[in-house]
Order: sequence, then C-alpha cells, then structure tokens
Amino acid sequence: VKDFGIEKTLRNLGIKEENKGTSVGGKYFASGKVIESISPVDGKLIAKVKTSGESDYDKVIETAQKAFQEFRLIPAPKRGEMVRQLGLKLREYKDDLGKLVSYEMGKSLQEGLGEVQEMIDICDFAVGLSRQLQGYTMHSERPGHRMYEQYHPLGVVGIITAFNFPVAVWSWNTALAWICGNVTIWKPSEKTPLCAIACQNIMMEVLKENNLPEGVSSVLVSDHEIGQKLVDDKRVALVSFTGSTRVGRMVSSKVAERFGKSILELGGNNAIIITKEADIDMSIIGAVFGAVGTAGQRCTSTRRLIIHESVYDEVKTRLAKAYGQLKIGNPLDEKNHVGPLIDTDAVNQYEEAIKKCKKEGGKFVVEGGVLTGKDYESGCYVKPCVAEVKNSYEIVQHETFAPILYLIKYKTLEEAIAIQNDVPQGLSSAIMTQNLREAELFLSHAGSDCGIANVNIGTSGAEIGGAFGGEKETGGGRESGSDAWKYYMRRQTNTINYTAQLPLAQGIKFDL
Ligand code: UN1
Repeated sequence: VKDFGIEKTLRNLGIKEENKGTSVGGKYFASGKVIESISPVDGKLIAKVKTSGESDYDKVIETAQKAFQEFRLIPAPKRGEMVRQLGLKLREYKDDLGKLVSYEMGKSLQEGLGEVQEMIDICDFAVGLSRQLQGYTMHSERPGHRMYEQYHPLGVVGIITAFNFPVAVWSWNTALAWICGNVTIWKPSEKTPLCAIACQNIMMEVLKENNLPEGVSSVLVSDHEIGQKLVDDKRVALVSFTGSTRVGRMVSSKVAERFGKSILELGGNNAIIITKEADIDMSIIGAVFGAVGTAGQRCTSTRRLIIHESVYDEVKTRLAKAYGQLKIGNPLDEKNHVGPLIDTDAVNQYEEAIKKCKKEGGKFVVEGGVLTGKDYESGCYVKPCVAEVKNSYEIVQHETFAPILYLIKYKTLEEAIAIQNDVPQGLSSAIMTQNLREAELFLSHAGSDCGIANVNIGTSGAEIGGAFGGEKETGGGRESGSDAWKYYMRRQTNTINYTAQLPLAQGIKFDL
C-alpha cells in the first residue's frame, strides 16, 4: 500500500505521536482526556491528542485577554503584516497541510490543496483590508462640529469549526479578526484535531518571529463541554460558529442571552435549477461536482436538482452515466473522484437517509451503498447516489452530509424558484440557463432567497472575496470577503465640537 508520504508530512507539520491539544502561544495545556485521530482514508490511527480540561480553559482565556491589551495597540497595517507572513508560511506548507487535510478529513488531495489556497487568499485579502477599515464621516447639524465613525476591535473572538473545512474556516475568521485587532481562540472539530494543531504550529512561528504576544492565537482541542464554556463566557465578545443548525440554534440563543455577538454558518440545502435553456454539458459537470465533491460534505454541496420537464429525462440519463464513471477510493490518489465520509456515524446517517427516502416514495436512479473489501477497510466509503423525489419529503427538507442527490421536475420557472426556496435552509443556490430573463428573475427579489445565488456555476466553491453565508436556518452570518470584517469590530460614532459654544442638537435651548 502506498503511504503517500504521510509520515514526512506529519513531521514537517510538527505532529507527534501524542500531541497536546491546547496551545496558547508557546505554552501547552492538556489536562483532559486523550482522543485519537483516525483517518477515514485507511482507518488507521494518525496520532493521539491530549485534550483540554476544565482547568486549562481559564488559563487560555486569561492569556488571550492579556494579549488583547497589547495587540489592540498595534496599528492595523502592522497586524496586516503579521497576516501577510502567515500567508507566506502557508505557501511554504501548502503541500503538507493540503495532504494532512486530505488524510485526516478524507477530501481529495486537490480539494485539500484548494482549501489551503483559500487560506492563502484570505490572508492576502486581509492584508489589503488592514489599511481599509473605513468608517463614514458625516456633516453635523451644529456649526463648528465634526462627526465621524470608527471601528474598534472587540476583544477575544471564539471560533468553533466543523470537520469538513478543517483549516480554511479558521483562517477566514482569524485573518479578519486579527487585522481588526482581536485575539482568537479556536475550538476545532474533535474529528480533525491534527489539522488544527498543524495550523497553530505554523502560526506560532509567525508569532515568535515577530515577538508578538502569546495569546493572539490559541487552540483548544476539547470536547463540546468546553466549547459550551466559550459560548457562555462573557469574556468572549464574538462567537463564530460553523456547524449544524441544531447546535447553532443553541449557540445563537446562549450568546444572545449574554448580549454577545455571533456569526452563524449552519446547514444548507442547496439546489441547482436546470432550465430548458441550460447548457446541459455544463449542468452535468456542475451538478456532479456539487453533489459528490468532498463526498457531499460541504455546506454548499448540491443536494437538489430542480429540472425542467422538457430536459428532465436527458439530464437524468446523462447523470446516471456520469455517476457510472466516478472512481471512489483513496482521496490522496489523484485518479479517484470521491473519497470517504468522515466516519462510520456519517455512513450510518447516509444509510438512514436512503432508507427514509425510499420509505417516502423516492425512486433511486443511481443506487447507493457502502463499499467493503480491499481499499475500503475504514468502512467510510459510500457510493454517491441519485433519487427522484418530491421536495416535500421530510428527508429532502433535511440536510444529510453525504453524496445523495435528489431530482425534482418542474414546469414553470416561478414554480422552480418556489421549490428551490421551499426548504428551511438558505445557503447556496444556482441556475443553469443561457436565457437572460430566466437568470435575472432568479437573481431578483422574487428569486432565490439564499445568501449565495449563482448563474451557470454550481452551488459550491465560493471565492473568498465575496461575503459567505446564508439566510433562514443557515443562520444569517457572513464571513470572508466584502465587508464581513465589520462583524469583528464595534462601531463608534464620534462628534467633536471645536468652538467655544455648546449648541445642542435638535435646536434645544438650555441656558443657565
Ligand atoms: C463549508 O462547507 O463549510 O463554497 C464551506 C465552498 C467553499 C466553502 C465551503 N469555498 O464550497
């Protein structure tokens, strides 16, 4: 069996046989239980991690708070310089980190490298932004007065991330949080702790080389009880949470209860509408990549195809043919298109969803199933499948993190848009059409209700330059590009009187 150079990759990234899961700057704490990181690729133990315990938590928060006192005074463009250096390091470590992502999480090497590329891109974006944290100036109604607004850092930012993008989501949050003057504490998914440790090791080099306070970047590998502490902790000004709608609902209300801020990136139920005027070749590529890329474990994965009746049979036949050509196997081997699911729990959920779909009346055009035997020893490899369904099925309304694609037929575009919107989630959406009227209607206020709406592109693979996030049960948060940085700062309006009089606003007279 080829080992794809994993040993060397782990060494290069500073991953040991047993790692300490909490690191604040150069200090390590690990009084919690030991967890094992098992690769879904081959079912082998990659390394162990000693997690953080209760007693570590306060040390992390206190160090972070102390670091904030210092870090907020560093000019934003200088903080940008720190992020620039992280971007340079990520370029150096790209191959290793991409490989670790692929091996620990199971996505294809191409996609692992793509994820690291997203990290590099957001660093570049944040460097420029560090000179553009701009507020408005306004004209005061009072003579000799000046009004303007400015943005200040929040303090400690907590980042809770999911297994499916085990490195990129950290960097979308940290690159912005840092240039804005915040310090960060990352609670990664327990399913991908080594990716987090590798990122922290890289960031540590940057902090050391620049003599920056430890506590600017912390990692807290721990169970969900410690994650819950971050959510409840008044000292954590902003909680950025990526994960399920179920947990997100809890995070949202807990943080709101203490008047903290939150950014929520929750589930999606993303559809592509394929109209009668679609380029079918493009539609097939977009749909198949959207549905089977990352084994259907992106929050932007394509879950539903809403297809015009006149092209429905053609799309169905061609999809089945394309699925027949998919190669499933070790994601580090570039000849394979589809890697494993994250773990056997995910496999159970996949099987459960197929069962439910059949029970509700779904007809499978491409059958699913769990793969066994040589090269599939981890038990995490499944067949991407396609079913004809009604949008109203309970299982179709629900996000299953697996490569299951649902086909739905429509007659009018208005009906297609209504179907597309008729789910609880609102992350990503797309239309395949060469007709301007169809495209514009889809993008209009009467069109898609999602945070992302694309034309002639699939639902996944958003660029970092745009704001990323969605509506409804997706949580409403925005990360990454555009003006998402504003979430990481507090706004202050300043009015300055440079006269010797004190006129009051609204014309109020108050003479003593
Ligand atoms: C996610 O699945 O959590 O748009 C994020 C995409 C990627 C990000 C996905 N850039 O598919």
